[in-house]
Amino acid sequence: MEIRKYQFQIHGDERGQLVALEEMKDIPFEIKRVYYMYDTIEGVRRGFHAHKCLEQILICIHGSCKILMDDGNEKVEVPLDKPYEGLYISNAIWREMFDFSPDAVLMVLASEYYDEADYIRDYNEFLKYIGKEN
Ligand code: T46
Repeated sequence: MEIRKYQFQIHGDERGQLVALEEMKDIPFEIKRVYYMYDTIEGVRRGFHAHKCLEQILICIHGSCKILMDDGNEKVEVPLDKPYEGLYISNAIWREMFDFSPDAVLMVLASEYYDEADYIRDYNEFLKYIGKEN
């Protein structure tokens, strides 16, 4: 599975750092939604779903966490711990987020508005969706 990580430009100076993200430039889609999770309880694992259409960029803007990506053939764990690094997750990828540090803030830029009908929350249904059903 190809892991697409984006290294964003840092506009740093003697005052500190600043990262700017523009749709269709730094982010490879039009951004319809931004959400973020924080105060994640220690040991919690979340996600456990895939999306039919949604594309996203995940940025751990503070602290650290890990993302499991599963395309039905391969599972890859990707650490996120840099506020200037984004992980692209396409549709049809099963994802789980875990190992959140207590101070982790995971921000997500999404290509579509929230739509529960776009979620595949059952793993066997996911395999069926991508044509990998045994
Ligand atoms: C994903 C991973 C990385 C909303 O009302 N609007 C939203 O835009 C989102 C994302 C969630 N919600 C509500 C729905 C649930 O009642 O917030 C609650 C928690 O959402 P969920 O259980 O889906 O959160 P995660 O962490 O399992 O998954 C989220 C995204 O939903 C998902 O698209 O790819 O983060």
